Amino acid sequence: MNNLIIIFIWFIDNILTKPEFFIGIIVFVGYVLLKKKWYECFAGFIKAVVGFMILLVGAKGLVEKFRPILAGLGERFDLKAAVIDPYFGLNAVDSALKSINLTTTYTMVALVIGFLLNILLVKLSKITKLRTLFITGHIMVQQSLTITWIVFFAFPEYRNFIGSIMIGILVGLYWAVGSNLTVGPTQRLTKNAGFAVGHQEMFAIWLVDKVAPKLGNKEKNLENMKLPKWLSMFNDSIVATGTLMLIFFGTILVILGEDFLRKLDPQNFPEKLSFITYIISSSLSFSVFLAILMMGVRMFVSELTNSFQGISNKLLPGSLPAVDCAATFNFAPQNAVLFGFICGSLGQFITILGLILFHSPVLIITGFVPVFFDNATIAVYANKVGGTRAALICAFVSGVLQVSISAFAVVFFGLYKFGGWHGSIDFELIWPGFGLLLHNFGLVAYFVIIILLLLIPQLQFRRAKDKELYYQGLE
Ligand code: ASC
Repeated sequence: MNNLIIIFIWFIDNILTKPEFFIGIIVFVGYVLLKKKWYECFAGFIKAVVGFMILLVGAKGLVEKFRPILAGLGERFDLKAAVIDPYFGLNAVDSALKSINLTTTYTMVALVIGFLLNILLVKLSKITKLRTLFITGHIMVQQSLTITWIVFFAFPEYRNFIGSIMIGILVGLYWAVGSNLTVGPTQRLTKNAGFAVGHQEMFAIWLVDKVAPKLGNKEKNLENMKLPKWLSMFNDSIVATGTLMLIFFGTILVILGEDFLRKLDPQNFPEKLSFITYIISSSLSFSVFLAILMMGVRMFVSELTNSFQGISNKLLPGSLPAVDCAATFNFAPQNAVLFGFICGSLGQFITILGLILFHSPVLIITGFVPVFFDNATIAVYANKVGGTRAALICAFVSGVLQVSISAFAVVFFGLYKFGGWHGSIDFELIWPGFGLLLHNFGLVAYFVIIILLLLIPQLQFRRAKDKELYYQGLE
């Protein structure tokens, strides 16, 4: 038993939570199953791992550069508040668990149970109608942790391995059902590139795909936006992201002020550097990281989608990999990503202002990951089916919900004491509601939620026009 646990922990630390290796191995196995030559399998492994590592460099650059600055807004104005961002949420749950003498071991066990359950559910796809395997390891960790707290909060009597199993079942179902909901919208967006989304905004993608067509016209989208001659320079994504960030982020930096930033970011803002140079270089680094991220995405997505056919032909028939939301950014006009981020930020900032004006007992501070990755993704999907107008509205509303529901969630779950909440849109749209139900109705709610989640793919299947295509992941 002990050895099994050691292997488990090694697998979690070295593979499952190192998405580059996880995806590399999947690509390798996929090519082996497709009977490719050994050197093609090896080349696929290298390209997938390096591609994903490049994506991580871009994502890490964005997060590390912009997160402290946004969080600095709270500090600058002396607001005691929770930051909404999965990494802050993760730290908050970690501290909250420590405060009741528990560790994250329960979460790691739950994570493995959830992953195995996801495999099982896809294996039984003829019955469950589930077709997607969630393989975004770092997201699995963040989500399992938040859900650990939600379950332990509702069931103090199960703060043990029974609780771990309960959490594992919930997360595994959420991964399988949520990513399965993204199949149709993602296949339409990517013209059947052969992947789904396994990230923080799966229910939101499904919802946007339904609502956005009613909010706008898909022909009037961000790609076809007719701009006056001089504005056509923004058709170049580097020029567009660079200029917009200069205005948008530049404003935030000016609000924060030179003295404050010198203290906050001494490494990038040494004495010799003038404020204006700092503003320009910080703002433009956004375009740099975004370009890096996209390059990585292009590399690993093409390997993964080719090789996963091996897995879906041989091991998990008809299945699709569910991957990071950034994989979709390549299938949309670049300004969709940017406008999603900006409208989402406006939604968040206005709502935060509302919290201040109405003397909310708790304040929320924008975290970078939800405001950028969620809202960019939402705009990408909304633009596809509802055009520019839908993209702007959906991202804005998402920003409003991210702040307002988080304000409720941090208080309800008691995490404001630990300074953070997950903040991503699925952790606004569905998880606070689930938490509320679990807290009030206990095990009855737990089983009702499981049944509801299991019913979703059944309804999807029933509505699919061509059942054969559904199983091939083509509806
Ligand atoms: C997240 C998270 C990240 C980013 C990244 C986007 O939710 O934790 O690091 O989004 O996955 O590519």
